Amino acid sequence: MAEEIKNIKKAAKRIREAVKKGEDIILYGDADLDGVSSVIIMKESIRNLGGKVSAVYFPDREEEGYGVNEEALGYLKDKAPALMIVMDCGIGNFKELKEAKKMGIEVIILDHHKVLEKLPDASIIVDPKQKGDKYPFKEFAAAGIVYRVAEEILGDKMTSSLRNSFLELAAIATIADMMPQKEDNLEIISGGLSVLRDTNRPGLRAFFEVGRPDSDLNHLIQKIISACHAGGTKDHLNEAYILLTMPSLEKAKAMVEELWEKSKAKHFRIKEIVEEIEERLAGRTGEPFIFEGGDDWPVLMLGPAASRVCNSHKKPVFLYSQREEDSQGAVRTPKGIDSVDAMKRCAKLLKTYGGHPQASGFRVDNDKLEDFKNCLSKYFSEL
Ligand SMILES: [Mn+2]
Repeated sequence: MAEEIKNIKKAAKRIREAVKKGEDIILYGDADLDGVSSVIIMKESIRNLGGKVSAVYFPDREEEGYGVNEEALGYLKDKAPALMIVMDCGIGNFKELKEAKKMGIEVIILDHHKVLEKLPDASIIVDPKQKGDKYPFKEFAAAGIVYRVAEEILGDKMTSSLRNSFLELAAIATIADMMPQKEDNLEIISGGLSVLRDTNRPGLRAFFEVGRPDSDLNHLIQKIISACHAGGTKDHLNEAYILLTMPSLEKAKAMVEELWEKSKAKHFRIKEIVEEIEERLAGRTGEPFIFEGGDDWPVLMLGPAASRVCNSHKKPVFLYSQREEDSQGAVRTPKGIDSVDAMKRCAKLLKTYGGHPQASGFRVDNDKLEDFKNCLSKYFSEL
């Protein structure tokens, strides 16, 4: 028998059971396109089984940070008892998931981020990077994993139009998350892109009909990604989610134009932040890594800014946005340097951290910033 992703059948069975028994189901996703696509695939799978989702929640990256957090649990408290499916985050939420359990919320994690020193307390965890997962391919986006779970949940109820619609989302999410375009991902991407031009999803259709439509599909996909990543969070719903689940094409077109304007403004601000960092770095060539922060840098822009600085300096880059009590940061590293490993060494100083070797994030109390920097300095000078 071919190997399968660990716990995938178990997760599908538990979700089907929850639908059958009419349990309350909460969908919780990261607020980027991968998380949003994951939530939509799961929601529409459950709907096609005849089930109902009682709440959808995306954390506001600026206010709440990444992953499951206290504020979110406060909001979701009233929904207990419930089954919460956490997608594209959760694998590093040790304290928060313990809290969820106490509240009567059972958690299934569908994640693709690196497993940290231990596993969180969840009832079922699907993450191809966990120990004992024998499935040979490890580089799925979260939406790719959720797509595989959807196949298990729906079985022969997966019609070809439903499959195509899920593949479109999983393909765009895999590209957006910059996962390697090989093996299972290649199958997902080529499947999704081959049907994208005929999409029935108004929120995607709109991109083909707004302004001067792009004839180059890859270019158009980059536009979709930029627009979706420029959206914010309103009433715990991400704007990309609102767009991609919108039934009206006319409304979707208006929203695409609005997000497109936001995206332009965002890119302009990222450029300014990168320039500010370059000015600070002038003459400081000997340092093994870059560690810079600002109190007016939006969290959403740290990742893209760190990517650019990392590309030009070929060094690990840690950027953070300093708020009143703590700071939220994004990390990018050149190939071969594992940022999650670096932070694992300094885990005691951090509130949360995690992600992928080349792209990750952290949250740290402001009074620990200096210690964190020193800890990283030790790690990188030993490398
Ligand atoms: Mn992801």
